Amino acid sequence: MAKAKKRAPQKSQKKPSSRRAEAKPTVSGPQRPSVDLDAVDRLESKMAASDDLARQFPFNPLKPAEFADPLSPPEGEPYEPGDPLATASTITEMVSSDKVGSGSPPVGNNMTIHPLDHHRADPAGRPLTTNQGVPISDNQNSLKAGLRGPALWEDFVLREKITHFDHERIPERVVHARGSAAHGFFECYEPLGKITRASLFAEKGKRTPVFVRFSTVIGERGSTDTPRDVRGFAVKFYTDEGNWDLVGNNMPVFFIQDAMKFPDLVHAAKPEPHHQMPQAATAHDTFWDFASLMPEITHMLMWTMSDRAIPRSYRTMQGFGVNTYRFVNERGDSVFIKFHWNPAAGTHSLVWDEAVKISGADPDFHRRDLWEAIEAGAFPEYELGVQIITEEQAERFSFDVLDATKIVPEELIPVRPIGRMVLNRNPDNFFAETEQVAFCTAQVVPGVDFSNDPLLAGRIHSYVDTQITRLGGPNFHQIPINSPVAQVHNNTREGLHQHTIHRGRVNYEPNSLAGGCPFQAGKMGFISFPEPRVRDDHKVRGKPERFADHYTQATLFYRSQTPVEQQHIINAFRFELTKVQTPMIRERMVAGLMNVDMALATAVAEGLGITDMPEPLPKMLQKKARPEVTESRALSLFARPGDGSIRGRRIAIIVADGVSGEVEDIGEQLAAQGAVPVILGSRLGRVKSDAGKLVEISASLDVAPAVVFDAMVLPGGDAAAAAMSKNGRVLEFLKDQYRHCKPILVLGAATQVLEKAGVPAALSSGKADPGLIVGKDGAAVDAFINAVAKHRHYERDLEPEPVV
Ligand code: HDE
Repeated sequence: MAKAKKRAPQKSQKKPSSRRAEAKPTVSGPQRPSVDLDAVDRLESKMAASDDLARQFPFNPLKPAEFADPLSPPEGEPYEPGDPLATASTITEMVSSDKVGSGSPPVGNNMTIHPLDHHRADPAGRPLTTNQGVPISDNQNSLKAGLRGPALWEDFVLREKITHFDHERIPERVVHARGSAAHGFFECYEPLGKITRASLFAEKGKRTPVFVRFSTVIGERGSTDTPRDVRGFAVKFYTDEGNWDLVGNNMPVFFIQDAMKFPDLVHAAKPEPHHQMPQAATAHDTFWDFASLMPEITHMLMWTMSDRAIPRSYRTMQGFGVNTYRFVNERGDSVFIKFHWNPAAGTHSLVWDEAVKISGADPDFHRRDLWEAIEAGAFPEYELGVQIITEEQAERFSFDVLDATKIVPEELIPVRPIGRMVLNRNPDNFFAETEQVAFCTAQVVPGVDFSNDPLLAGRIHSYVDTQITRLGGPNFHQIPINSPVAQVHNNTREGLHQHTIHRGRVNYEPNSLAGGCPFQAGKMGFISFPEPRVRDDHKVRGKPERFADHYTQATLFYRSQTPVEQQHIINAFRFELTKVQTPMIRERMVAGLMNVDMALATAVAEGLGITDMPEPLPKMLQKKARPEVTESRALSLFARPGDGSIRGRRIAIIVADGVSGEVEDIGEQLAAQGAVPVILGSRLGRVKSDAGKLVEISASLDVAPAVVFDAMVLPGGDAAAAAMSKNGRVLEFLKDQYRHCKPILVLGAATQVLEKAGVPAALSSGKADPGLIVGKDGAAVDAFINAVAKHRHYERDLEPEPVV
């Protein structure tokens, strides 16, 4: 956007005089500075150049437009000064040094846009120093008056080290404190100019850098990765027209309809204030007390009680913008937009028993999974899709697109894929990047705009506001991970931790002394969509009628689930409400569920020992809803099995002395498909195969229980199989894999381990178990790979879960 329409008269082509400037007052000046440049020194020359520049602005040319067409704000008219000194802070800016720089000031530039390399530090070959760069001779001992004497106050090395340490923690995010992130890129599939002027969607193949942070919501920064919870899915696009943050979740709806209720929701869900329990869980009275009094929450509860709330991996969950946004094109036409991220690996979840056990076995399960997948080159990939909704369509829907507790069923408006995102680089430093990244829904770019969703309105305010406390002041946008790749020029100055050294004396607009720069961008800039106001022209606190239907879409969700998913929802409600101590709260919840699905409510009630069903909760909307869609396949996790690959799946191969010699071939076959085979034994070291080869064990059964693997292999070998049949850890491992419905490959003699563990060879119906592959040869391995691609085999899932 750098431009200069006119050039002020050239006053100085001469090199600046080397003559030392005489001292000049910094107040007042002559009526007209001398223009006889030969006769003046550089200070006078600067004053003359400034005056010439100021004379290009006999008045403020933008002022009349303030009263004209608001959709066509004019561009400012910058003037390039004839002499660069005119806009300089000081005539000494040409002085160069290692610190102040080259002496050629970066006119019209902002150095914060440099790639992150500019900020990276690596100590290879460097001595230890203080923060001031002073080499530290001894990093072992504090300074004392004598070997047994008191430590001295003057020890600035110790004091700097301890003081920095004392302040190393910053406030954690009030929600979404626990998270993990990665760098990557977004690639546009095709030009979208017809619907949006956003530059990142302008060309096919255009790539925009992104930083993505996934998170849980309720738990503290050090909490476990696998509680039952919503997952954050926040994407920062570093576009060439500024940063756009799409701060979404892995579920497309939210708990509440109006930002006014957000602090109440979060207070109710977080650990209870008197004893700070429980951590990272909604299974307690205050959450369900609130929930049972807020019927608008019902649809979201269906999602949070489903397996969506216990994803297998950040790589296997969807993401949603949740709130309705707008796209706006060059002509100013706008459509409503719902954003969807679909994982290439498909949607897969844990089972609850597994999630609970993983919390103990590996609280960093998702963080590790994301990190390891990227380090291994199995880059997580997601497709971005949009539902494009016209104003007229939205008007006709039975629900309101401004209500964040509602989805727009894909059967009604299909999702159009518009690009893909690949996460291909881990951060260098968790604190500098993942912790300090600041996502703000207020950060949009030209072409993306907000709807009137009242939840979104609160978010637009809240995110910027929270960063000011969390990151210590208003300049958080200058922290390297937050700074855009687009140039930043404005007149905000000062504040804590200001990094930018602004050249010149102008920090206001309009100005003439900086040639009118930075100038108003006019139509090049962001113009808010001028949404016509047709109704409710008066100020009100209230909600439109369509917000009052709290159950229709909850029913849609529940009825669109497969039987096993429905059973898991019932189990989750039972678990959570069993942990509630107040019987009335449980009853109120059952009363709400009766409005969703009577079979669901009865099954939950049964688990809670409620024999007399309560009256259903009163409905806010007396009219019978007429939903456009009564079943939506897209709402089931099984609708997106993925690309059929087994990339990134962790597969345990359990070995013991005498294991079949083919064990390493199996590992290679699995690795060739992108899986992560891990050879497990009772202890670290090696075992000898039946072919006499030594097989290296990479983890012991103590540190790697079944729950952290997607599948397992029991290779053949008589001696190994006999030993494993007697090993309680192996039997426990196998039982867990079986009851969590994961694929199991059993080769040769290892069938005896199956029998010893009591794992049935077939389903209870007598049919073959598609996830249990028993065989001898390569064909069995191929069948196993197919079974792993399907992830889980719920054909085994019975109620009650089989305990073998
Ligand atoms: Fe957030 N939310 N939120 N939220 N949210 C925050 O911002 C807030 C909402 C979401 O990885 C906070 O930087 C309000 C919906 C994610 O850093 C805070 C309301 C959705 C993240 C905040 C909502 C989200 C946050 C806390 C209702 C799904 C983590 C720390 C009006 C679309 C981003 C921070 C990251 C974080 C406020 C509702 C998603 C306090 C007021 C709906 C993924 O500003």
